[in-house]
Amino acid sequence: MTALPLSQDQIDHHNSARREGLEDDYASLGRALSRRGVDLDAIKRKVQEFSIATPSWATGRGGTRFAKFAIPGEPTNIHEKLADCAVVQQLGRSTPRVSLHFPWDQADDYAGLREEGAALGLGFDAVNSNTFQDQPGQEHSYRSGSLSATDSGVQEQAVAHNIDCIEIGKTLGSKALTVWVGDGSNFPGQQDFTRSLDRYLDSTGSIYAALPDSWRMLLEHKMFEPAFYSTVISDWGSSLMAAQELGPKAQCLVDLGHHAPNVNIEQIVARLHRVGKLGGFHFNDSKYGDDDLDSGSINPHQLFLIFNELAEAQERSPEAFDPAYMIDQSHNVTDPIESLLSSAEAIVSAFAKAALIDRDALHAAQEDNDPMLAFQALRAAYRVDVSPLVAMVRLEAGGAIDWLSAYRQSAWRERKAQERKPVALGAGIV
Ligand SMILES: [Mn+2]
Repeated sequence: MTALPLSQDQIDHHNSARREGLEDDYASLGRALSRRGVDLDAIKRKVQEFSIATPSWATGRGGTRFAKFAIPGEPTNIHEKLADCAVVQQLGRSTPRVSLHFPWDQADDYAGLREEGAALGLGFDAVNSNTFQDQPGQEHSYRSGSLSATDSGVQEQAVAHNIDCIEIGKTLGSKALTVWVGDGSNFPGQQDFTRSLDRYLDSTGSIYAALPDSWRMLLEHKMFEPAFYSTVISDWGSSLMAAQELGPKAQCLVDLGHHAPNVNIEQIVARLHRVGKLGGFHFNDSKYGDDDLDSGSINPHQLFLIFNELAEAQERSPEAFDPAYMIDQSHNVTDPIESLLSSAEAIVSAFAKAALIDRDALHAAQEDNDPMLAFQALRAAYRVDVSPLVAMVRLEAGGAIDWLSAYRQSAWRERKAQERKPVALGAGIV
């Protein structure tokens, strides 16, 4: 039984006024591409297969370390978060899975939660552990680190929490555990770089041992914050080192905001795939640091270049290509549902543009050492307005041609503002 949150009749009615225009734009795009020898329907099939997970925590308003400004009707528990993710999926049709975070998404009955998700049209993606903040009643504090802590009791508690997350994930039908730690230091000399990494590897080794064979452990690196001098898994080098030491089920997760400014992330993608360690992505965008802005809002070209490397990797070794895609953003000034829909559309568009690249022409130009011809092979795809294609995929799957207008007409948030408890003022970024 399904219990989709929005009326499908309303979405269909909304589409009916826009369908003819979209069909015209799609046909026009198809003609333009066929002159280049590209079959739009073949590209459409690739786009139909592409999907991204939404994180439960991005359905609430985010904040900065100064403040968080809640909006009326934002979700207050995992059930309400799932309902909001279902709205995103119903309108956008590219985000069929949700990634949960523990203990933020704690529930009494995870088998029941899995059924609740299924009824909403949602499955469950990677589970995320949290050892970067203390919870009420917890025996040891993470104030001086977790998986890399000098105190073995702290380490054991952090390991046990990650193993609990795996157990919950098994019930939910997840296939991966994402591990990000806030461990690091704020002062030169505060922490021994080598011994802290050794302790991290000891702890993650115990978690790895508890991982089912069909699962992956995704290691997420981050250069700074909350620690501002060093972090234990600071960059893709440290992440790769750890993943290689742990074993084949451990892979690296690339969060777009977790690098030094101007780092060539697309090259990191190629490198990680080359050694079989490209585990997945957390999509977001940034201007200055780990800003967690909406995907494609600041640098859509970078997103395209990342998908160019992904398309290349998939073509080179399709059997070894299975990255986990997820949005990881903090929505401080928008309705999170709108930001998730906008971001998913930007990510799908970047994927679609990369699928349009004439790879034979690109490879030939690279072999001929013709930089302009190679660049133009990318540019020719980047210039294409793929919005009719992306909207057509959405429409055919039951989503909304104009998701923003359909969402606002649904008055979902206004209705939820009447039903849901108000969120208390308070905490900023979490
Ligand atoms: Mn992340």
